[in-house]
Amino acid sequence: PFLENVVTHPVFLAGTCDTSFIEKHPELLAISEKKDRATKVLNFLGDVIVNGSAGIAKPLKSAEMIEARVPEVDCTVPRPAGSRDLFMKLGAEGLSKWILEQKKLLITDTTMRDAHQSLLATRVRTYDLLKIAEPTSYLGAGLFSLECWGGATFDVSMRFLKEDPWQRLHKLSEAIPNILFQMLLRGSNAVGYTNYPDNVVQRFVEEAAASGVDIFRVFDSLNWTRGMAVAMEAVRKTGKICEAAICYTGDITDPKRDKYPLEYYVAMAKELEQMGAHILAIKDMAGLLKPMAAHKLVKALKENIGIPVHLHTHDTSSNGNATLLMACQAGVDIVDAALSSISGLTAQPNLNALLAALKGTDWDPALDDEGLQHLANYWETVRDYYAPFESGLKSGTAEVYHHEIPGGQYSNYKPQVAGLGLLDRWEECKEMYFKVNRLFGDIVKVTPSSKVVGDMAMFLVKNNLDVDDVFTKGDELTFPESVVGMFKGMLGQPYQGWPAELQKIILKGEEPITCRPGELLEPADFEEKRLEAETKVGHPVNDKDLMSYLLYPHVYPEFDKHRQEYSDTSVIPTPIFFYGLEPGQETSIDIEPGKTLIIKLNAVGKVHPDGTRHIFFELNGQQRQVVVRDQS
Ligand code: 3PY
Ligand code: ZN
Repeated sequence: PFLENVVTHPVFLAGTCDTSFIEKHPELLAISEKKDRATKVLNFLGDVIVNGSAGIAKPLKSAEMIEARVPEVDCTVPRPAGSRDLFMKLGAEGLSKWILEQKKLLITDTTMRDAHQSLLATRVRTYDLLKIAEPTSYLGAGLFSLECWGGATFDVSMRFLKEDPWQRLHKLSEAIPNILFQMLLRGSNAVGYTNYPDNVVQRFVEEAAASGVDIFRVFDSLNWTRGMAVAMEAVRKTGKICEAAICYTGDITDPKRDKYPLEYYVAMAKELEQMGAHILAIKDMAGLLKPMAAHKLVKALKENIGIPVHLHTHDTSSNGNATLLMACQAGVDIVDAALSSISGLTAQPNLNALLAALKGTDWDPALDDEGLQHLANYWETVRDYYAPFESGLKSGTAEVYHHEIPGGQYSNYKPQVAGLGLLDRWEECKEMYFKVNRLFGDIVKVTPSSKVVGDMAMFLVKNNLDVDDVFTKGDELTFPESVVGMFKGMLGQPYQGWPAELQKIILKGEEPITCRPGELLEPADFEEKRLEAETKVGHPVNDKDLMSYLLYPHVYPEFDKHRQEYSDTSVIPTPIFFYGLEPGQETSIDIEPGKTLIIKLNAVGKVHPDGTRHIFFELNGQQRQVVVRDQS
């Protein structure tokens, strides 16, 4: 506070005193450790008010947003027992058998992960998840599981939301102890975009299991089962539920698309069952599984394997619920859907509508329809806070059957295209995605292989090239790093191999690998890495933070820097976090149980010659001011 008083003093600010001593000793300003938490929060808000939030071009006014209504539940009565209670009793094998005995359709709610990953660029914050967590544990108690972690959420929470993914998981599991938690695990790529050493994948699974994940949906981005084995074994070792996925691409009802026929998927499913899967997932990441194809596929799988079948699809074409209903008729055990207000389009089909459709049938999931509507109403208001992250898609599009862009990628691909200044060529970028897939030999496209297809498509459009130019001008082109890595074998092997001529052009003489990339990566020395991380962030690093560092060695230290400078900003209400306050507006922030900050913005000062501004707040009734550098 003393130093703050000095640096905010008018004489200091006017620059009329000799401050060269301070300039020569920058360590004097390294006082973040000592700054109290409220000051850190004010500094953060000051920065948002003056400079806005990264990635939000046109900020909204938080003052114009309404607070989402949390449905009332009587928390004095015990929570209804749910699927997690059942799992604790039966174990993984027992639960798997129980699923098979159910006539009713079981439902996984993806609102807290894939639905917002696919509609809102993964931006939903822990704050909004936690507010609805306890009501969800009551009103959603009949759900089979909540998909609430993994996929892109791990990266995005640290990189953009500046919050700790482990803390999200821990707090959610405290508030929802009765429903199974499900995560998406990208096999050897864990929750990243590259292969990690086996011991990193194993340790990650152990930490996730200990922190609350019950079901691990494991997949490989090229459907290469060898790339799934380490993760699947690690899951089984924890005693949790191993759900192994076949990723669906192409069209089993189209005889012309014959690379991935029904037999291909059945064979893969059998192999995954042999490898120890407790549940088989059909992962239709782009929503390509047409209703009749769903019937055909589920029927064949049910005839050929003895474990439950769990269907995941996206509603991009708007045929999503038809697909789920046809799968239901063919005997699917579990389906993924999302609460109505965060459903549809590139996300999962509408859960509330699905319930209505199944009412009175043998498959009726017998859930609390009214309660789930209340949850959907909450999310309807919350969705408005994230308006800048909407993909812009206004209705379903059958075009997805052509370009095959996964739902989770669609809402990212467009901003990436925009970031390269190619938005006016968006149609071309979608078409190029299609062409690049064919160039690559028609591969399974899901993170990270889908990102590689997107990278190549943008590279070609940006450089005004077409796919044929790769063959004629390949020598002169520097292909994106991700493309070279994939063709080198660093994401594993695609079904029927890479097109040989293309691989030669892309690798420019370098030899590809055909073994499992994890076999070539040195196991991580955890204690050495911990020391490295601690040196970077300047404080002790616990096991979970160490995982964050191992998976994201650049993102984690940046996130930690934010946390040190501004404290834990995940406690700030979302509209205030993204859009700040207007003069005269007040907000309340619970920084910890029993400690609330009432903050009012009084005024924003003019820019000083040195580029800073004073921001005048009232904090719990006391005048406070912070100095913020205006980046404009
Ligand atoms: C992810 O890996 O994040 C996905 O959602 C893939 O579909
Ligand atoms: Zn998905």
